[in-house]
Amino acid sequence: MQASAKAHSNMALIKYWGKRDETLMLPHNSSFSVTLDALYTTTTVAFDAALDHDILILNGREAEEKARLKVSRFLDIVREMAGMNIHAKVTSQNSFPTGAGLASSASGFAALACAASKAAGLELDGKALSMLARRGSGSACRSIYGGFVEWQKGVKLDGSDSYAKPVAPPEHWPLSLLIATVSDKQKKISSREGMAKTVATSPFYNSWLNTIEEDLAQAKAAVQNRDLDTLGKVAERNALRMHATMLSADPPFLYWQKGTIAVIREVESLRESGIPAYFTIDAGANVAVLCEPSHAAQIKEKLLRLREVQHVIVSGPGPGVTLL
Ligand code: 2P0
Repeated sequence: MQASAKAHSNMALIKYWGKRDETLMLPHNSSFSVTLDALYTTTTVAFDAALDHDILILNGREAEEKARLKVSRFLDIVREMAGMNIHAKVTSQNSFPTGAGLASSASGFAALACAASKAAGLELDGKALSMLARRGSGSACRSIYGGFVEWQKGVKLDGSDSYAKPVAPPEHWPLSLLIATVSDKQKKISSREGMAKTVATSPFYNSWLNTIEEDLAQAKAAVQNRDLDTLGKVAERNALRMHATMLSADPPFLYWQKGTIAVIREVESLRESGIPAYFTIDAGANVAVLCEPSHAAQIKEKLLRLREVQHVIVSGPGPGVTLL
């Protein structure tokens, strides 16, 4: 009763921000992402009748209680689906340094969903796997697939129509994403908490929801046409609108650091000099820059010259989850 899986992280170009159901992890809005080849998690799940509780080893160390409980609650869902009640040892390793401010919940729960369901004897297809991964972390449902992926929010109360679908495979468009880390500080407000505060208190939240369908349609068409200018412009405005909902929450909050603005300004100046580059920012301080692969090395060098930038990870579109 053991299985291992590898899943890649993803970067949302149309962001998921806000839940309509916090238990089933159902979003208020659909989202769209690119799976990242450079960032991944490898996870082994071994169910063992001799264990009296679940164990989580994260990057070579026993994980803290909060993380262990999150994984344990997720395993409860798998155990219920499989009709069994055996504890497991979960061993998980990220390809990227912890503390670099890079979130691992998308790749982590996609790998865990795949490995745990297999180890429990379940045979899940992509749709079922995506719905299962969603229960661990919303964005994880998109990491089941490679390339460009849409998470359709669904409308049903039971969540049976809320899962990800592939839009284009990774080889469709070898776009580059440069992830510039500007802060290794733990953020004060988690994404989960931040989106809940926003839904509850931002007077702009409904306006945000009203922008999604048009942005999503434009982003998907831009990917089909390999049109970086259109995709970049939509991604930038969508990210800024998401952050505007946080600035308008009560109390307001802002994930940005000095380096966030420094990278935004650098991207603007690259564009002024004729190099197509666009930014997107998740619920954190780091910035991802979209560009053509032929400009990636030059842009990376420019970003690394900024005092606030610590690392730049260059990624392209990556594959979906795989059993090892
Ligand atoms: C996204 N983010 O679409 C958005 C953009 C952050 C900003 O998904 O509560 O860790 O586990 O569902 O998936 C981060 O939120 O939150 C996220 P939960 P998650 O990628």
